[in-house]
Amino acid sequence: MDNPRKRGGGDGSSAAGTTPRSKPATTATAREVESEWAGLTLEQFRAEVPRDPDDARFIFSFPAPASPSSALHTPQEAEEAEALVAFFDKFGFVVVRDVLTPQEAQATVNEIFGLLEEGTEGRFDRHDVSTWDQWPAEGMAKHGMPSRPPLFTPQILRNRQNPRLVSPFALLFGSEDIMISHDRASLFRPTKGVQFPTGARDMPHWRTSENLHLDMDVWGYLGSGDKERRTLAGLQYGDRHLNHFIFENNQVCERIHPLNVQAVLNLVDNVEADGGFQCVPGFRHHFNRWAEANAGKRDLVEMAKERNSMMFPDDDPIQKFGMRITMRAGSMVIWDQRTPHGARPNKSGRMRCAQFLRMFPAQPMDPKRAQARVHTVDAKVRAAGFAPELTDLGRRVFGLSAGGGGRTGGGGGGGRRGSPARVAVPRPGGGARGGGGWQRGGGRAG
Ligand SMILES: O=C(O)CCC(=O)C(=O)O
Repeated sequence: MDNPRKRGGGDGSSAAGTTPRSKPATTATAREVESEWAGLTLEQFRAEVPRDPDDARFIFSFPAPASPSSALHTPQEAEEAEALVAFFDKFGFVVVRDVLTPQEAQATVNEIFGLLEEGTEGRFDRHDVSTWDQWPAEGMAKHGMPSRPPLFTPQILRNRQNPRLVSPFALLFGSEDIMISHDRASLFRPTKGVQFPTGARDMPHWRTSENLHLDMDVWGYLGSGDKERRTLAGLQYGDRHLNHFIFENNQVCERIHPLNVQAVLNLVDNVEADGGFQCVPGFRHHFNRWAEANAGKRDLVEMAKERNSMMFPDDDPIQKFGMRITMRAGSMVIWDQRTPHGARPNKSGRMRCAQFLRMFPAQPMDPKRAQARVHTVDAKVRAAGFAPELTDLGRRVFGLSAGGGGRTGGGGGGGRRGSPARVAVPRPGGGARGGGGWQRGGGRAG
């Protein structure tokens, strides 16, 4: 099965929808219009994204909250946490730094190299770039992915139970009762001035494909959620359906849960030319209007319905608002799932390497699905020899603990925020890379 997070829809007919309307047409739109940021154009959002005060090659980032438990926040941590939420609230994405130590990031890169070597039976050799034309048959070279199924190798699993990775999600959901996805990873080969023993060469055919997409059925997201619930309930997992861990990602609807997020964990310093993650800042505030403006485009709607994903055509006006989110190694970008996002190809002599993930509220699952999911995760954790390393937090976010999200039953989760809390404006000048330091910019339209 192909990658539903990457698969395209789209018929070339979508519009950017960048002109805010004054009058909401639906209840959901009303909520957006009430938002403090609803009047900003995508151009303005893009222009206002702050850069790292120490190194402008990178987008502004926040320190990872020390613990998923809000009870442990010192006043400074609380202020940084508020600033992080405020940034996400405005731009629909946020970068969190130092989620992984340099050693943890390198260990993850090593595992990804290992997958490339195993998947080619040793024909790919990490130490010999002249072998990098080889790629695992079961992978997807055009997306830099060594494998189609989700990964369950030890460091990848370790990252998924890392408190510094979980804590920003807990902050955004306003709850620690959350679960993590099991997803893939990617490595973009360098393409410019690649150092071979015989000299430097450009390798344009190593470029991955450029794309901007949404991992959802936009109109399903705003609808009843029946289709998404049915699909989720029917997931079987197990070795025969490992792709169901990937399908999960796209079955989102604001009635199931109003906040849905995805993330990329960055493993090597990643600057503009290296290619990698891009997104459209602020689009969450335009989402409803865009959906309404495009609801009559039957091909587009049918495609989204069938695939629960949507690729923006190359000539779509929205493409010009895509922004590369550059990050240091060990940083993670989290984005609101309503944000068009994707990847740009590598145009440098450095590689790009990342792990994909998603966290979601641990609402009770359909009993059959919960049982199948728990069973498969448990088997994969054991097969990786990871069971002795599983922490309480790991058991919880993997859905393996008795009270965890893998539990069965009906009813809603309750008690969670639907969207990030609206928080006070943090004090400016929190110090380069030390404090929160992000302040809401001026320049709002209207
Ligand atoms: O960072 C990337 O390579 C793209 C990530 C992406 O499109 C996704 O996770 O859906």
